[in-house]
Amino acid sequence: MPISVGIEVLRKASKENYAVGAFNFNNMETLQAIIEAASELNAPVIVEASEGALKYAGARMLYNMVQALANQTTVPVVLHLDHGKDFRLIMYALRAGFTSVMIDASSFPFEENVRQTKRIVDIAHAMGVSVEAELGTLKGIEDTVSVEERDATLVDPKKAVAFVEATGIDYLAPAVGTSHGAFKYKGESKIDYDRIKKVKELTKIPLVLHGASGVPPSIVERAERFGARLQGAKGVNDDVLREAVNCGINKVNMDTDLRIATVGAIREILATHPEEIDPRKILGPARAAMKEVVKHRINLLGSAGKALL
Ligand code: PGH
Ligand code: CA
Ligand code: ZN
Repeated sequence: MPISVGIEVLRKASKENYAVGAFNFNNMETLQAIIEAASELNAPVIVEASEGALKYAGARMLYNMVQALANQTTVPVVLHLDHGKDFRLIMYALRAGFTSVMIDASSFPFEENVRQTKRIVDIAHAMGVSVEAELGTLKGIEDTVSVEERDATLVDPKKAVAFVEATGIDYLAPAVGTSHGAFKYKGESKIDYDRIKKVKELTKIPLVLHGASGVPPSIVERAERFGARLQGAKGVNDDVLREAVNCGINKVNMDTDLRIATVGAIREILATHPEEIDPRKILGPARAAMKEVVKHRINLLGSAGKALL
């Protein structure tokens, strides 16, 4: 079917208390892995491209690949711009046909975040496109932007309501203690469940969890066995993610897990088959490894079997 609009998928998830997986992609193999996994589980899915992905592959290329695959499946597929920070790049994504965009002005003071977000909402809504925005700061590295740990601040639930009312966004990414990348925590994960519940109770809109990769030991160990350096890697484990969804999360962003799965599979092939020069024999196993990761996470989120909108 045609590419679906973000809010149509997330409204149902919010009403029925499950979450939809939102997976980052830059290339064909990753996209195929995500959409095949979702199709096999009869789950709605969000494929998301960062500003870096737009620069790497081009928004039109990404859109056309998604459209080709969405047309071949019966599950809803949403094409989302992840962490849009540059006004012109957000316009570029809208023009290319993205059905959901994130404006991330969370590094600015509240009033400026409202101003920039509202401007995108006015434009995107006029085009029938949904908008995500962020409040508070995630620790760690965000694709192109690094945020110092000392600046880390979690979302204020009262400010979240004011933000949603002032901007008219469709879904909100509240900073609740996660961070991007493969090294999220030193000790145990510190997600603030009560804060998620409070924000949900007050805003009543779909909520987004960024930095949700699990960094599971199985895929980390495979990559390390063949030379990757990932000592100390740690993510949002399955139990923590399930609880976050119970508290009101409806969109779960994951990128790092697919990256590690890719690197592990490629490293293994290159190490064990040094004579191999067919890229398909190298990228194929990476695609298979990503598909497993995606299936595991979708099953956890409760969106399997929820394809009918
Ligand atoms: C993410 C992905 N993208 O917007 O939030 O986070 O690094 O945990 O995959 P991870
Ligand atoms: Ca941010
Ligand atoms: Zn993110």
